Amino acid sequence: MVLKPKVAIVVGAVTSALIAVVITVVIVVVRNKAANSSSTSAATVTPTPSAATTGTVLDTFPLSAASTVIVNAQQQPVLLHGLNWPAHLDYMIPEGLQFQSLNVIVSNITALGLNSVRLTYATQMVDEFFGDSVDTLPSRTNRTLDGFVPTNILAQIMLANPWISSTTTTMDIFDRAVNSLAQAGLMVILDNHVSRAMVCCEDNDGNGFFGDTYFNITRWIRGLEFIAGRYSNVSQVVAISLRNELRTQITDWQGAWYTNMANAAVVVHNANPNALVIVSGINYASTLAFLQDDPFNVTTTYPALKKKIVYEVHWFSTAYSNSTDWTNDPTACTTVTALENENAGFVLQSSYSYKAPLLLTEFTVNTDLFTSAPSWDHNFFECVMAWTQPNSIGWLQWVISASYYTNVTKDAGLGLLTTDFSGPSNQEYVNALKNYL
Ligand SMILES: *[C@@H]1O[C@H](CO)[C@@H](O)[C@H](O)[C@H]1NC(C)=O
Ligand SMILES: *[C@@H]1O[C@H](CO)[C@@H](O)[C@H](O)[C@H]1NC(C)=O
Ligand SMILES: *[C@@H]1O[C@H](CO)[C@@H](O)[C@H](O)[C@H]1NC(C)=O
Ligand SMILES: *[C@@H]1O[C@H](CO)[C@@H](O)[C@H](O)[C@H]1NC(C)=O
Ligand SMILES: *[C@@H]1O[C@H](CO)[C@@H](O)[C@H](O)[C@H]1NC(C)=O
Ligand SMILES: *[C@@H]1O[C@H](CO)[C@@H](O)[C@H](O)[C@H]1NC(C)=O
Ligand SMILES: CC(=O)N[C@H]1CO[C@H](CO)[C@@H](O)[C@@H]1O
Repeated sequence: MVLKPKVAIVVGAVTSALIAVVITVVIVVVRNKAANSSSTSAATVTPTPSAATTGTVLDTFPLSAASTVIVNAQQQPVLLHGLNWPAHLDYMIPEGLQFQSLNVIVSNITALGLNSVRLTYATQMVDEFFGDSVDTLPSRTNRTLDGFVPTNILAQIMLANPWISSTTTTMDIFDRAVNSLAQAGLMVILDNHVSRAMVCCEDNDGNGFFGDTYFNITRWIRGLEFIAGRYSNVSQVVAISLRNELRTQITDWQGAWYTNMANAAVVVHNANPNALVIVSGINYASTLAFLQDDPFNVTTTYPALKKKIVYEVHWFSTAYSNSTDWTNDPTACTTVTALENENAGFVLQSSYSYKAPLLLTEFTVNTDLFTSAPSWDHNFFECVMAWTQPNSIGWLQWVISASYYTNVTKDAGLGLLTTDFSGPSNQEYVNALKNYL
């Protein structure tokens, strides 16, 4: 996640009026093996309403891409509504376990009404599982928490989670987190967030682009294959994303992007043919615009991927200009939405030959400041929802809580849960969210 404003690369024609409403369909929101329905509009998919209220995990999964809509096994549209849960920072442990048990945190996520979680991880976790160090770091094998997590934090983690001991490994905890989320009926996206475990993301942090100091391509591919395969029998693990927020100062980055993303998509698909494969662009996942003229055509060679490729984009309120005035400028939403369509929404256009579903995998709202009255965060939130909902774009908010083991003030204000993960940070915001679930 990066909140710095970014100048987007904009290539190709302006794509303004986006998706024509073709037919009204029932959106199935999968939660706890049941399903809730609400009406919205999407292109091209005809649902089978009879299964909507009786859907079970077995007949719900896997998910697929049907044109520009994500559908379940019954071809019913599925909208992912979720949050990001970081596990990619220095200790490679899902955040919050020093405050609450894993199960309490998971139940607090479901209590928000959300149906999915983007759980992040560092390639370093997999490297250490294989007994390899991250380049330039000391070698570790199956890193246990002992001597790694500071004693005071480890003591708190073990107190709140008696199943964790000092010899538990980071991979053990990740396994348990994935399984707890799945058992709670949440859909899980496993997101390769960084290579070296650390706060993400900066221009020169060594994690930004293929071949950067920590971004070893061989290990990245191995990590994706490992993670995709390891959870391939957990049907709620519905998607594997290839890489978070690629970024580079290299001007000639296209070749590396197309080659590596195509290789990775095939490797992930072979390791878990059921999972959606989530593909991000460049500039901190802010733009896919380069695909307008030069599409990601791996599906030509591997047609099976046609039903699995999903694009992702990140959109923050400061994305296009430091001076966008979400509080007072009544044209802000229209202006910025047009840019969002140029950068990402074009993948949904019926005229685009490589059309595919789109997920907004990160956006932020300052939940502390959010009110039901018009204001910066309220207006931005409504603008995001006005873009995602009618276009069947699923969304996952950054972040579960503004609290990290290594920094309790980072992302201040942005949490959906309180900083001790004990419940919603702002009920007024949860109420606003529920209008869109
Ligand atoms: C790490 O532990 C797993 C079993 O949990 C094992 O399969 C793997 O080989 C171990 N890695 C190393 C390098 O010993
Ligand atoms: C990347 O990792 C592989 C596998 O561990 C290793 O053989 C290779 O030397 C690494 N490449 C670089 C550039 O460090
Ligand atoms: C998935 O397979 C692993 C062993 O590879 C097993 O421990 C786990 O219980 C399985 N999970 C499910 C949901 O079947
Ligand atoms: C796929 O795209 C590449 C450029 O990225 C192009 O060279 C190639 O001809 C395309 N292949 C097909 C089958 O369209
Ligand atoms: C916003 O301001 C920062 C400096 O604070 C600058 O680096 C960045 O380029 C600006 N972004 C835009 C889109 O104007
Ligand atoms: C914690 O995050 C805040 C906000 O990004 C930053 O100002 C501060 O320097 C960070 N502290 C540490 C110890 O990294
Ligand atoms: C719905 C739910 O399980 N909420 C839990 C959130 O966390 C608090 C504090 O630990 C629990 O008391 C709640 O039960």
